[in-house]
Amino acid sequence: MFDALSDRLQTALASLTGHGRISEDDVNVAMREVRLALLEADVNYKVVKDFVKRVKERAVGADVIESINAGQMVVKIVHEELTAILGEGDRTFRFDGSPAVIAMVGLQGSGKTTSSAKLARWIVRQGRQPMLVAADIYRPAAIDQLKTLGASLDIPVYSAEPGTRVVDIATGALAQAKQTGRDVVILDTAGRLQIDDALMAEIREVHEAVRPRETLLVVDAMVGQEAVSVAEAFHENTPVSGLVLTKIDGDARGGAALSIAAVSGLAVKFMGTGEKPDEFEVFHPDRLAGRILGMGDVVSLVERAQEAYDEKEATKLAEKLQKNAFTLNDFLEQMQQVKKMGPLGSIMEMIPGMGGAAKQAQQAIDRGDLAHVEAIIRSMTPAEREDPGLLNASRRRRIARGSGTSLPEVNRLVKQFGEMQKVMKMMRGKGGRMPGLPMGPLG
Ligand SMILES: Nc1nc2c(ncn2[C@@H]2O[C@H](COP(=O)(O)OP(=O)(O)OP(=O)(O)O)[C@@H](O)[C@H]2O)c(=O)[nH]1
Ligand SMILES: [Mg+2]
Repeated sequence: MFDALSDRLQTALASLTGHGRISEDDVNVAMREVRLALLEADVNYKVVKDFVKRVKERAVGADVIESINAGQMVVKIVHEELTAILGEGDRTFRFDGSPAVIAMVGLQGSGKTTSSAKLARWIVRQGRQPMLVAADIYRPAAIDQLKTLGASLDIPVYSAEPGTRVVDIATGALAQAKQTGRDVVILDTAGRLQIDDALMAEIREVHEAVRPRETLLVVDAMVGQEAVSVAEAFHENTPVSGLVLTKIDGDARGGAALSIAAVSGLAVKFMGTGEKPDEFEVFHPDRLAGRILGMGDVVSLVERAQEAYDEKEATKLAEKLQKNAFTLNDFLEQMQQVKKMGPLGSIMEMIPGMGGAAKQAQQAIDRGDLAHVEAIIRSMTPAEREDPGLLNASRRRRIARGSGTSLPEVNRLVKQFGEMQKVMKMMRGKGGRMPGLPMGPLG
């Protein structure tokens, strides 16, 4: 699906990979081409505009790490931003519960029945026992289609008399699953030609009755921007929780796949890459971005350079820890590193025993606590940051006021930093591994 786009992106960025330092003009020329390539691939124009703006902002004035050239750096940035638009939204697929109900909804021919069977097969691989439910009440042939698929995959299929209401099929299926020990129930619903009130009402009714863990909207990537509008309409009117993007293997221009999550706010959770039951994947935005950009070698080159750079920083930090010169300033800087690097925050992970701290810091950042820690530390004088021993009661009150936090929060941060230093001192004594850091008002 992405061949043409892929070629154009590579040509546009190839002009950059040659030289050393990069100028704003170079970025502008390359990004003009990238912009055209995306628009021609039918990517939503607002998504394109945002994308180009973000890449430019990051590329001009980016820190180019030694050992790679600026053009390679831009390729890496484009890859990251592509990953970001593809991966918009919460992509977690939830199928816990006994049984967990998964409802598959969507327009006619989008691939609901095929995807239901594919998903059931995937769920078996996760070690659970799914049951397929023919909730298509309009066409007896649809029930047979699902039965055939179920039989070929050795997965039971529940069906009811034609004419039974979808809600009744769903509750009946749930009861049967409980009786027979199936722990995931997949409802394959009927397709409609268009989005109408009756369809939306039916989805909401099913939701009320059996509380699906997921209501997945199946959309056909081949229909282009139309798929994006469908996703938006469903998202506004029903409790849809995510998307299954089918027919990625088709020859459409791919714009829908690229913009659907960013425009609709619904995360793509799975994608269908063919008609066969195993042509189905958990949606990995970074892999798809890699496939689209087709410059995997450059991306991994930059990643390796980045790691080498981080390792050097980690060594510096480890030396500081050895000398007991780790201050609140370093603490703040580390937190920001983790924030910058995202969930894979690597500096802390490279220091033996600090992986747990990286995870705690990440959780704290996800909760938004970092802002408080940052504010507290920034409200301290340089001397206080070097030596928290100076922090008497009146200074702490001043810091709480200055940072817009509270005295208990300041106390907690100071106390936990003190404990952290103690632990470090102890570990230095024993020469052993360091346990996870207690993280300020965060932990
Ligand atoms: N190439 C390709 N074809 C697919 C994919 N997913 C589904 N199809 C095909 O699309 C057609 C429709 O798929 P169905 O699963 O029957 O679609 P549906 O949404 O259940 O259709 P209705 O129940 O009629 O609304 C079938 O011919 C499938 O083989 C995919 O990922 N790639
Ligand atoms: Mg069907």
